[in-house]
Amino acid sequence: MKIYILQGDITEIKADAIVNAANSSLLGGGGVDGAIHRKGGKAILEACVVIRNRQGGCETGEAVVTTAGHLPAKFVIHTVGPVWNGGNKGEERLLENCYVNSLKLAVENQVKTISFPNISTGIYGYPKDKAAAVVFKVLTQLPEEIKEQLDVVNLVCFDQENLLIYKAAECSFLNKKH
Ligand code: AR6
Repeated sequence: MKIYILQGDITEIKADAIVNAANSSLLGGGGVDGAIHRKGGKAILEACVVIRNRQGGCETGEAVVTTAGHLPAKFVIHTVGPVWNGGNKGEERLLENCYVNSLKLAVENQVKTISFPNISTGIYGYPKDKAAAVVFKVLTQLPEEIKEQLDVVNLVCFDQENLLIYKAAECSFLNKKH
């Protein structure tokens, strides 16, 4: 499994699965969620509505999968990040769950390449450095059976600040013995 840190618009990068930083309604919103629904087209929303009717949306930390519509991917994996509330409301565990549950769902769907945005670091206000630390912790501790199934994990940073934070986190990650 290779990890790439990229800067750009996640909707423009080809992958088997694109992860969406959604909300529990699954009905779309702003930020990356807005971009995914806008560019992916109505097939994504229709698939989200089917999931809502079946299970009533998506809880924080959980993930669901839909078609990717017109996006350069087979699937969109919608996960709901935690809203930052100071850090004592279980935010870290919930953000970990987002990444782990998305990766599990990817493997269940034979995904080989997956792109993640910086979940919760926009509208949901999770501090970017703390969120990056969670991402690298999850990737370090990932079970072998998941790592073996995946070829590429793209960590797609939209803003320069996240890119610099991810690059720094990657350096300290690579310098540690795993
Ligand atoms: N490609 C990649 N990353 C992006 C893009 C893009 N096209 N657009 C924004 N980002 P946010 P959240 C980055 O706010 O904090 C929505 O309304 C952005 O710079 O999209 O998890 C949902 O419906 C930031 O670093 O998601 C929820 O209600 C990161 O994506 C709520 O926002 C996440 O920012 C979720 O908030």
